Amino acid sequence: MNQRLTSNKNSYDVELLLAKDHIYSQGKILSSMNTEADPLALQVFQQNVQRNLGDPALFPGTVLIERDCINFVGKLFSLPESGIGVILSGGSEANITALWAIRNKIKSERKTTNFQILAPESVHVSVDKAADLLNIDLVKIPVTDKYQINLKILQDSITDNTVAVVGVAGTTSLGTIDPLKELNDICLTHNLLLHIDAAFGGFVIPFLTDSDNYSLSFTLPALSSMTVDLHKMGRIPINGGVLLWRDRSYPDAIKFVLPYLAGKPEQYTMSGTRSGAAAIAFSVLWNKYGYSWFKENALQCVENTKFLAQELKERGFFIPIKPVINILGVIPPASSLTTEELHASLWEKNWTTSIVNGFLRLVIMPSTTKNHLKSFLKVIDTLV
Ligand code: 0PR
Repeated sequence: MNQRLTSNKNSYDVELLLAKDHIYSQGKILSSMNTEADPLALQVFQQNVQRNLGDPALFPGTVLIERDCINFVGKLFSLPESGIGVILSGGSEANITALWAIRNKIKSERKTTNFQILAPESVHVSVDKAADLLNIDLVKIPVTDKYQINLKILQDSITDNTVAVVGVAGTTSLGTIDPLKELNDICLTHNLLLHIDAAFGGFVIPFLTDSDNYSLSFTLPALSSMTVDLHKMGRIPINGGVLLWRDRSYPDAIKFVLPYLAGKPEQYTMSGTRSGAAAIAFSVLWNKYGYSWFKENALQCVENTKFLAQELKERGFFIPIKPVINILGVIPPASSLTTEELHASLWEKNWTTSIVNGFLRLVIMPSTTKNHLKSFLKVIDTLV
């Protein structure tokens, strides 16, 4: 949180302050899951920033566009006819809202007030926020050496209070995918609900040649809800994400009516006022470019990630987990800089990286091309 304005009021210069920011289009941001928006999406977004999904009587057209977006995204994951979804601010709001709906639904159906949810240690911090806000007992399950949830420990951790499991399809740290089919089977056996966080992986995993192996789909009967972001690999500007639900019973559990507004709208999100621009930008992208464009976008990033992994491996880097999607974790050769030193040196040269679990994490988004990666490797060669 900003404590106070850092600039002198008399010389307040927005341009000067903004010049401090990093820019996606330079291709040097390897620490972020956001990226340069597609130019068409950016233009459409900018033209529609005043449209509010929170007031359907004023913006009925935008509401219909939101419904189309849910259909496009839902189709990618075999959302059933009964399925429903909302566009909200992003992955955090989607995860919190999904767990809110699960908690309330279970509360009314099972008359319990004990809610325990199991999630892998690799789960995004938004699930910790949800547990804190919703008074849910969140139990973190260790991950295996493949950085996936440990199924044995998961099973041993189920208690009478357990109501749901969260699985991750594209972890924030290494992009790994939990064994979703197995999670589904465990949930069915123990009468638990399954929420999948595919905030990042949602626009990558369905396009992989071996995507069927990951079962990221509502064909899993235990699956209640799924988070998929549009402002990550969905190529729209920040912010916008999707939450998909198997059926109405989930949003109905968190429904609030605004009786003073025309049409007495129902809301199923934490935010009241909601950006319509995200829906409009995404629908224009999808209608104009379609499935194949998103597939190409994702596969190019995955190919670039594999290229970088191979090049770094040849330079003696240790790659603990072969990248599945476009996130790579590496450890520099023992004889050279430490991970922390390399990270710091790269930031000094404006190449932004992160450190996760002792790895240097590199996220290869569409704004980083193969040519950018070749320049990155030249910098690596001067440092390592
Ligand atoms: N779930 C997963 C698996 C995520 O990786 C993230 C975001 C979220 C949920 C939450 O999404 P929102 O940020 O849309 O609420 N993971 C990134 C992270 O925490 C978010 C991010 C994006 C951070 C861009 C920095 C940045 O420059 O690293």
